[in-house]
Amino acid sequence: MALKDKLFSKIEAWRPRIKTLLKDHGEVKIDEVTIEKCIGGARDVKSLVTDISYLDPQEGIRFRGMTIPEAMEKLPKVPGSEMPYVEGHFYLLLTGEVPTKKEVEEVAAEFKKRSHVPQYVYDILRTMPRDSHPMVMFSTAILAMQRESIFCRKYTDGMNKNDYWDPTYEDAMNLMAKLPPIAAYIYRMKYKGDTHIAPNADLDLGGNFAHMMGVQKPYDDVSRMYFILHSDHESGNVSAHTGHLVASALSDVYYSYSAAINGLAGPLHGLANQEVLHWIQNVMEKLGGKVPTKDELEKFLWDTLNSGQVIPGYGHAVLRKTDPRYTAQMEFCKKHLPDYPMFKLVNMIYEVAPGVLTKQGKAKNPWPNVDAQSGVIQWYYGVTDYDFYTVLFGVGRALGVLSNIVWDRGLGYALERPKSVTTEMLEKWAKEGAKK
Ligand code: HAX
Repeated sequence: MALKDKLFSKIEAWRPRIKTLLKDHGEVKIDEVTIEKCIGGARDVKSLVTDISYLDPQEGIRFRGMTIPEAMEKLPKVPGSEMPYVEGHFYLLLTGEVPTKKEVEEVAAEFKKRSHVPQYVYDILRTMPRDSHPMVMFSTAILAMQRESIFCRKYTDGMNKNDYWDPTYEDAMNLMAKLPPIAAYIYRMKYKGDTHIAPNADLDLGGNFAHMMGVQKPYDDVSRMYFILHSDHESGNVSAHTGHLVASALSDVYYSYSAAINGLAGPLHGLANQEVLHWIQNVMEKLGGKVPTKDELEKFLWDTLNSGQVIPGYGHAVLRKTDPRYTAQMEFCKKHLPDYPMFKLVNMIYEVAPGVLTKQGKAKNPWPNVDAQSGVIQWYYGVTDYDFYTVLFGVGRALGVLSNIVWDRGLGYALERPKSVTTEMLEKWAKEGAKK
C-alpha cells in the first residue's frame, strides 16, 4: 500500500479515539499549572498531543515507540551504507510502521519527483546579502514557496475539514523533497564560491544531499544519521511547537515550517550546535591551537559560567540524562574518527562539564544534548562553516514537524490559544494561596 493510502487508513482509524476522549472524558484532569510553570515557560505542563515521538527524561527520545538504536537497526538500510534511508524514517514517523524495502523505494521516488526547486527561490536567495545567516536564507526560501501551497489553494476554493490532511500531506511531501537541494544551494553559494552541483537522480535523499554538498563518503551516512537523529523530539520544543502553533491557524506548511526554522535558529535551541563549535574554537585559539588539559578546560568552563553565559550543548528542558542522540553520534565518532583531536576534546568536555555544572548548581540537567557532538563530525568531514550547522538540523527537523502537521490536520486538532493572566492576578492568587 502506498504511503498516502496507508496514512489515510491510519488517520481514519485514529479519529474516533480523539472524538471519544473529547466527548466522554474531556473533564479528566491530567496536570496542574502553578505560578512557577506559568512564569517558567510552561515547563512540563502536559498540554500537547503527539503520537509521532515521545521524550522520556531518563531514557531520551523514542520515535513511534522505538529507541534510536532500535530504529537504526530496524529501518531498511541504503545498500552499501551503515545508515538507514531517511525516507524510511519519514515513513515510520508518518505511519508508525517500519516500511518494507519496496515502500521505502516508493517514498524515495516520490521525493525525487517533487524535488525541483522553482528558479524564483534561487533568485531570491541570490538577492540577499551574502553575509545573511544561512538560517535566514533557509527560512526565506521556504516562505517564498508559499505560493505553491496546494492546501492554501484548496482551502480558498472551499474544502471539507475532513479533507484538510490530504493537501497538507501533498504540501509536506513537496516541501520535504525540496529542503535538501535548497540547503545544499545555500551552502555552496555562501561558502563554495557559488559553484553548484546538480542532483543525482540515482541517489537517496541523504546520498543526494552529500553529493550536492560536494562532500565525499561517508558524508552520505553522516547526512542520513543527522537527519534521522534531529527529526523529532516530541512537540513542546521551540521548533516543533512553533510549527504546530502556526499550523493550528490553518496556515499551510510553508508558513508553519518557515516559522519553525526561525525558532530553531535561537542559541538556546538548534543554534547551539554552531555555538558549541564557536566555543571550542575559542578555547583552542586562546591556547594557540593546542588541545587544553583537563585543568585548563575546567577553567574555561568556569570562565564561561562566571561571565553569565551558558555552556552550549549542555542541559535540557526535559532530559535529565545524556541525550541518546549525543551517544549515537559519539558511537559514530568512535568508529570513524577515534583519534581526531577535536573529538578527544569533545570527550574531555563530557568528562569535565557535568561536574562543573553540578557544582555550580543551577542547571537541572548537567549532561550533554544533541548539539554537543554534532559539529565536530561536520568539521572532520570538511564542513567547517559552522554557521551552516543549524540548517542541517532544519532539514532533519522537517521530517518530524511536517509529520505532526499532517496528523494535526487529519485529527482536526484545535487552534492553539492558551490563556494569559496578569502579574497582578498572580500576586492576588499567591496571597490567597490558590486561584479562587
Ligand atoms: N550552561 C549554563 N547554565 C545553564 C545551562 C548550561 N548549559 N543549562 C541550564 N543552565 C541554567 C539556566 O540558564 C538557568 O539559569 P537561571 O536560573 O539563571 O535562569 C538554570 O540553569 C536552570 O535552567 P534549567 O531548568 O536547567 O534549564 P531550562 O529548561 O531553563 O533550559 C536549556 C534548557 C537547553 C535552554 C539550557 O540547558 C541551556 O541554555 N543550555 C545551553 C544551550 C543549549 O545547549 N541548547 C540546546 C538544547 C537542546 C536543543 O534544543 N537542541 O536544539
